[in-house]
Amino acid sequence: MKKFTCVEDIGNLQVAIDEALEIKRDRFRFQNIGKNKTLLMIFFNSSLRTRLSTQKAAMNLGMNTIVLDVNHGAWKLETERGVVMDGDKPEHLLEAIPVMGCYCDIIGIRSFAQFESKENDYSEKILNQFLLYSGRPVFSMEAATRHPLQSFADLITIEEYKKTTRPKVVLSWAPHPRALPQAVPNSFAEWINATGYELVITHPEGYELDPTFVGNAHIEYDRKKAFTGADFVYAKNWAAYMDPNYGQVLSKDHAWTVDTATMALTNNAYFMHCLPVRRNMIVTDDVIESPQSIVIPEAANREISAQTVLKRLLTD
Ligand code: AN0
Ligand code: CP
Repeated sequence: MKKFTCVEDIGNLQVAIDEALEIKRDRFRFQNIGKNKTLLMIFFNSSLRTRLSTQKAAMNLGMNTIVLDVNHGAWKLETERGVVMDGDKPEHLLEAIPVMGCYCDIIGIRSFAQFESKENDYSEKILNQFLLYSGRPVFSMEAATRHPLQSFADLITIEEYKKTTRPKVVLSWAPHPRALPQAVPNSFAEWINATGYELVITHPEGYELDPTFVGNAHIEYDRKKAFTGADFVYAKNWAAYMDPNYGQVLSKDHAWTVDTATMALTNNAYFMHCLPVRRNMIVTDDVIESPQSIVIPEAANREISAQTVLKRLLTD
């Protein structure tokens, strides 16, 4: 594997999940393959899980890690070519990227959608420049349109908890005070579609996702119908995708908060969320604290998905 930015990069999903579960059984078995190799993790946006789990995964493989918070202590970066750089940005990404590539063997990059231009976000401008100019294998730690390490961890978690071979998985929009990217729901849909599980997506009208990611999933505007019989409930907020409302918050309707009444409609479903989650906006205290909530094992599997990806980037 030369890069990891989307589901295609992982190849056969079942093989990848089996490999991940093997790593989980003995995560120190491959502790020498990263010896004298350096991982550089570059964050344009905040993180708790991705930062810690990916660093831990690298350590399990014997790698050294460097973490760079671009917004704290590095030079402000210009990203557009052709700009007369007489403003507040002393360095251009086109020098910074190959320079960063000089100091490491693998690069992880977090760069969220900026909601200034749908075209810029959906063309993955920043991630693609790293792929083109760093000279190193690059993996996404959540880019503008996808969060593949999260989706891979989500699939490992579903594999561990599912009680039927083809569970009903419901991806539900939920309210949030600020605009959030579509990366997590896009990616979740993309990865679930690659499994053949039943995927139902439910959201208020106006929150339709990019059809490329929705694929053959069933969109159900009737929230109660969507949740009925669900085996897994995956809650997430996202801002509008469709024009002319790209990046906007169209609703904060608390009727979409996942509560015990919602969960009562399901087939005793497990509750999932990528975290961080705003309690009593996305999900009630009762649901997230219930035995059906698997948000912590889901987060724990971030170490496993990252380690599987790093192992492949180091060895393939
Ligand atoms: C981010 C998002 O929704 O994409 C990261 C989630 C993993 N969440 C926030 O910014 C709160
Ligand atoms: N789920 C996730 O990626 O969390 P962080 O934003 O804290 O890394």
